[in-house]
Parts: sequence; C-alpha cells; structure tokens
Amino acid sequence: MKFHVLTLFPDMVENGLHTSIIGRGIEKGLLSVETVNIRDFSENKHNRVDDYPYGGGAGMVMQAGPVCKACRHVEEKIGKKARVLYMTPQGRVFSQAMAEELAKEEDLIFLCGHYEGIDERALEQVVTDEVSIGDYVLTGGELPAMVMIDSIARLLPGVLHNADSTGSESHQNDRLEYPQYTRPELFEGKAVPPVLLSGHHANIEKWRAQQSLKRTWERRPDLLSKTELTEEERLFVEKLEKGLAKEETS
Ligand code: 6GU
Repeated sequence: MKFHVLTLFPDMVENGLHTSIIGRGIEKGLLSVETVNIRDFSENKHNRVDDYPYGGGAGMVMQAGPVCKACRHVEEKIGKKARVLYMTPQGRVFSQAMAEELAKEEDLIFLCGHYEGIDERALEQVVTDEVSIGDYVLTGGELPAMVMIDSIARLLPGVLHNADSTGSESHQNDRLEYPQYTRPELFEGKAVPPVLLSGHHANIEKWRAQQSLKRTWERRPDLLSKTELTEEERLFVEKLEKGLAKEETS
C-alpha cells in the first residue's frame, strides 16, 4: 500500500512514520509513505502558498493552485485517480471501521492543511473524503494524517508480527480490551489475577471476555448499545447493573 502525503511539513510526517512498527513495515516493503511538499508547487517567486482571505478576517488561507497541482502530480505519478483524504475537524469522524475500509486501497492521498484552511475550490476539485480524528482542534493536518496512516498500516498483512494481534483488541467488535499482566507475579503488593496462572485456557478466555465486557460497560457504554449481546453476556451485564458481578470478575 502506498500512502502519499501532501503537506507543508514533510519532515514531520517522515520522521514520525519511519520509526517503530510502521518504519519496519516500510523497510520490509509492505507499505510506503511518500511526502509531497505543497510549497514546491507555489505559483510565485517568493515560494508562498497562502494569501489573505477574501472578505477579510484573521489568518491566511492556502491557495487552490499549489494544492491542486501537488495532488495532480501524485495522480500522474501513480497513473490513476486515488481517494484524496482532506484532514479537517469538519470531516466525518475517523473510526476503526473506516481504517478497515481504507486498508483495502492500493494508494491513498492525504491532504494536510494549515493556517485557516484551504481555498474551498481546491477541495471541490480534488478531495473525495473529508476526515476528522475527533472533536478537538489541531494546528494542522499532519498529526491526523499520521494517526490515520498508523491505524491503516497496522492492518496490512505482515506489518504486525503476531498474525492474531489485530483480532482481539480494543474496538474490534466494539469492545475494549481486557487487562494484561506480565512478570513479576507480585508487584508492590499487587498480585496477578489467579485465573491467569491457572493454565486453564477455557477459564482464562471466559475471564478475559468478561473483563472486556465489564470495561466496556464501565467506560464506554455507548459502544455496547452498538452490538448484539449473547444471552450469557446479557446476563453478565445485568449482574454488573445490579452490582453483583464483583466476586466473579474483580
Ligand atoms: Cl483531521 N485536522 C485538524 N486540523 N484538526 C483536527 C482534525 C483534523 N481532527 C481533529 N482536529
């Protein structure tokens, strides 16, 4: 999979993604991240890509010309159209489901804005999807693009070592993850839950499933209303609601 990032700050994106697990995926040839500096497509002698907003107001607006040219440069290079994702707090809120859908694409183009935004006409010309990473405001689209690339790239075959490790975690099937423990068995007086030392795999599975459900119920009840519960799960949640599930799960 090829990620193309249109940005005024290519170093930020490259430094952030060429490390750790995603960096290893790049080294293994499983994905690539290529940045395009929008400033290289400036249409004036001072290399500027922003100007004052028509109608007045604070801040500067990125001009349509350089943004469209940078985008078309990528489309010419890959020899086809691709989805162009504009990072904006006005977009659809990014989710695991969107990451899974986007992971099926061969190329993705991320457009990162700065200042007070991008001339609306450029967005109309090239953008296919407007995406936000949550309800808060950032100074630019680079961090959102990096967040999205990380979450999409880790779904690509071979990027994570453990073939199973995209399966059971938080937000897969709308459940938060169960708690994890490693050595030592006793830390500052706190023991590892005994079931995990029992070697009884069925009991461990059951305990983990209940912990997932309990956490989701406590911390993100909004997620629970999105999915069907099995009869056993429904009874467990009923116990949680009555405050009775303590001895079984704590
Ligand atoms: Cl995608 N961009 C910017 N600039 N701010 C954001 C965002 C995106 N998502 C949340 N805040």
